[in-house]
Amino acid sequence: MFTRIDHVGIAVRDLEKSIVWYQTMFGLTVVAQEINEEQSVHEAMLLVDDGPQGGSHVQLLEPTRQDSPVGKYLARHGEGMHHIAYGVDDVEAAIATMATSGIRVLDRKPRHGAMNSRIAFMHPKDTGGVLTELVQAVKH
Ligand code: MC0
Repeated sequence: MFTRIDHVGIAVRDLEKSIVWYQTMFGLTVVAQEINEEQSVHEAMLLVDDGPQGGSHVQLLEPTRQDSPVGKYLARHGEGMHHIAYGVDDVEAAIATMATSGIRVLDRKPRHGAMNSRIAFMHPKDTGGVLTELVQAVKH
């Protein structure tokens, strides 16, 4: 069902500073940047590699509100890895499969994600302590 790792989400306090760090130290390039009001994040996607199934990225996430998932995560853990996101071909089918397996899918209908993807999160308590996201990317 999973076609690749679409991205790894990293919680940061200062998006612009973190972008410069990733560009300078790791040579990554920003391919998209947006504010996602629904998720309360200002985020940037940095391409690691492009493959036949789509790209893999590092996603830097700065919260726009302290009482949001990333804001709360930063307050509790500080900066660091926030979630892992797997690429899928059909996010509705993946949601149904995960839900049938007894995993709490937090988004029973896909939401808007980075680069016009369609996304759904699963509860970290049902996925080995790792917040896990399903991503159906726009085909290119
Ligand atoms: C919270 N917990 C985590 C976690 N966030 N565990 C692992 N990784 C994380 N990122 C754990 C806490 O430590 C706590 O465990 C328990 O879950 C409850 O957390 P809480 O902070 O009290 O908050 P809740 O219950 O209100 O919310 C947790 C929940 C929420 C996972 C349901 O953060 C959520 O709905 N996340 C999905 C949406 C999201 O993260 N959006 C931001 C990225 P203990 O043991 O202490 O009880 S948006 C994004 O990335 C988009 C733009 C994209 O990819 O395109």
